[in-house]
Amino acid sequence: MATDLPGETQVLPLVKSDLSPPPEPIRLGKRPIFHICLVKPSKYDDEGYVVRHWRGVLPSNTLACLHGLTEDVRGLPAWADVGFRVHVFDEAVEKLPLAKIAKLNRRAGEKVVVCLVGVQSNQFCRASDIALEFRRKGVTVIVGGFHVSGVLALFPTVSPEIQRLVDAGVSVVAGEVEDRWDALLRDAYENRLQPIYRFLDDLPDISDAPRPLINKGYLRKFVASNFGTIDCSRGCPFNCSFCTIINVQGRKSRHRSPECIAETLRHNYVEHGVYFYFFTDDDFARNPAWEGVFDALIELREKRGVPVKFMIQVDTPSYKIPGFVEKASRAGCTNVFIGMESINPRNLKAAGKTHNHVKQYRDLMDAWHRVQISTHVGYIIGFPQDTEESVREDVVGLMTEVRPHRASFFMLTPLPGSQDHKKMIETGAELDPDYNTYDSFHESFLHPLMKNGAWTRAYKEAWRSFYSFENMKTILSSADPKNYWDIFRNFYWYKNSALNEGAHPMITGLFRLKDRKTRRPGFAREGRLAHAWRRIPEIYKYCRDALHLTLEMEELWLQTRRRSETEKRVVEELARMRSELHRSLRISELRAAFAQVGARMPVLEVPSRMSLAREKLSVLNVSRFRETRRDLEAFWEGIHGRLRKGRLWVLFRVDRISLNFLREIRLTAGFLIALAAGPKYETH
Ligand code: B12
Ligand code: SF4
Repeated sequence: MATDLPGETQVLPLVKSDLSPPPEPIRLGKRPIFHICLVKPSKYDDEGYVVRHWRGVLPSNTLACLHGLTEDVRGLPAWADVGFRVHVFDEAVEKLPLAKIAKLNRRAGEKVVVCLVGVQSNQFCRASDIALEFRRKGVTVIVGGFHVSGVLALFPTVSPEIQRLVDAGVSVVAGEVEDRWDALLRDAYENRLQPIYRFLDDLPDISDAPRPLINKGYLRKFVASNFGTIDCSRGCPFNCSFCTIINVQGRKSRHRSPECIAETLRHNYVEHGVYFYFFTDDDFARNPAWEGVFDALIELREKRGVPVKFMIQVDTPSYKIPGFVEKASRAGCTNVFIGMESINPRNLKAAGKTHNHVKQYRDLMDAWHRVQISTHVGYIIGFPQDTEESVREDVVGLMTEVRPHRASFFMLTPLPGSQDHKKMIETGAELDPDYNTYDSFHESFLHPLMKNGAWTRAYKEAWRSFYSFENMKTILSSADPKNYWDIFRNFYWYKNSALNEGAHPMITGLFRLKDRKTRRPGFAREGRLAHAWRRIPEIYKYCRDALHLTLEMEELWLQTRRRSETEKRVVEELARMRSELHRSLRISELRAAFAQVGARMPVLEVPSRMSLAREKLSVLNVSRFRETRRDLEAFWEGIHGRLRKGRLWVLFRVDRISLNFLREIRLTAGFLIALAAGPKYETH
């Protein structure tokens, strides 16, 4: 447990606050400008760098929601005299221009409020550092999101890490702000923000709330810019002990109206070309309006030409709701994330997840797979009775008996806002005081049975087993062709994140960046040379691992891809021609060929010198129909092995090396094109 990290937060004791932020002068120009900076902070990695990627994968719904609310307020008559400037920053995909924002605040007639948005517990340390830096520069700061909401939902008083912000003049907000954003911005603008706002007892009706706003500039920072988010509902009726949702957003589901959702999706498609969605509801199946939403989407797809597709999160018994699964499919659902958590009934009982019945898991999978919706299960490791051995067995059970298409593994984390967290605080359990580790891939409390790294080992092994070549091959070979590329790409991303990058796929993206100058307090800022010394080997390792993974995925593709009828016929014909050629070769030619390239090459790939030229000409066509690149792999290993032994003359085999290199390029290009082109490529 990383208890010795220089975290600046502590879990307990809780203390009461009566401090107010220091007053600031109001500066008004002719037409005052009000800058509203919506900032989603990232988190620190284990070396104190801010986690940031060149391209992200999942855009933030909370940012989109607050952007929508802000635009709504901008249109109110009460603000007619004020010029609104809305700035949106997501630290996961861009560097925060802290100094520039602070500079805006110094301009005459301009006022800045920095809103730290959707701050989860694992982001709280980073959010605090940003907030304090802005306060030092005299900028007004408000912090909201699940950490503040979770702590204040379950404890009557304020915890030290929140108190520290309040003491520095930061305002914190617990709860949702629909219907309140106007008043809050007014308080910020007029410098009369209160230190703490508690909205938890009065959850807003969101049936007609302003919608999350599509920001094309923001979406361009993500791998797919046609990808949007929207929360159709909030809250969940169940009672899981590790869950924060029920204590923050309530146990009664509140929802946006189906009309509002359909209109938002239509607008986003027509105006921005966005048509693929992550509906962020924690349990879409318990949204009382699920059927209305599906019907509205079916109409969009079937009558109005909007090709909406989406993924949802659901509970395990949802497949039994009459018509739910079938309508989801017709409405455009491509995959479901299912809160399975464990296949061990003992664990489910301990977590109060009594609605999960292990015996029904296979039926549950079948129900979704039958309508060609791919399945993704959330799986928690580190329940009190888990051991390294039991986790290993359970994961094998998950792969062989339940057989979901994908799995996300999480280390059990006592998230502030959950009953688990409250109970651990009250019983004085040994919790990590550094909230930066509350990200579900770090040990955040002392596990009773898995000590000295055993828990982390079990967690990593779960990822390795599930995303092993053999398991991925089994899944892809039996998956519906319609889901092939969706599952395949996900394997790529998940395996790269969890095993190469060592982080949870939900916080990673494409190519990790590290800003030398922004480092967590307590970690030394490196000089240019020292930083390059760190980064060059890291980037080399990243590229090498990515290359290995690409080759593994290429092999997986070759072994599992669906072939069109034409291709199958061509492959058969090629095999026939090859065997004829084989039969007509003279023994002396065969011997010469073997002697020339060594015994590891399969006979048919080792033509005589004369036929080599012919093979060279036809290679472009032949490699397209390969089923494996194992022979190429063996060839390169052979070359590598000989080079290691100092047999440099192996490099003089220019003809074989260039031929195989050409094959490799051809094959990889074909694979990458297929990967990018996706379903179109496979289903012709
Ligand atoms: C979508 C989602 C994600 C997405 C994107 C995040 C996003 N914010 O969009 C992805 C997949 C990337 C993600 C990742 C993770 N997530 Co997540 N995620 C969610 C989810 C399901 C929905 C978020 C959402 O859109 N909510 C709807 C919006 C409108 O609600 P909201 O965020 O609370 O915002 C409202 C108020 O809080 C408030 N507010 C928010 N910010 C601000 C700022 C100011 C200034 C003010 C005044 C008000 C205010 O106003 C908003 C509108 O009313 C939530 C659960 C949930 N129900 O919210 C979990 C949740 C936020 N995630 C959680 C966690 C733990 C994670 C992960 C660690 C992985 C994991 N174990 O699940 C990673 C870490 C990510 C990282 N470090 O970047 C936890 C956080 C709990 C906690 N105490 O920290 C939650 C609550 C789920 C849970 N397991 O309990 N997540
Ligand atoms: S079913 Fe999911 S959202 Fe509902 S209480 Fe359990 S963990 Fe939370």
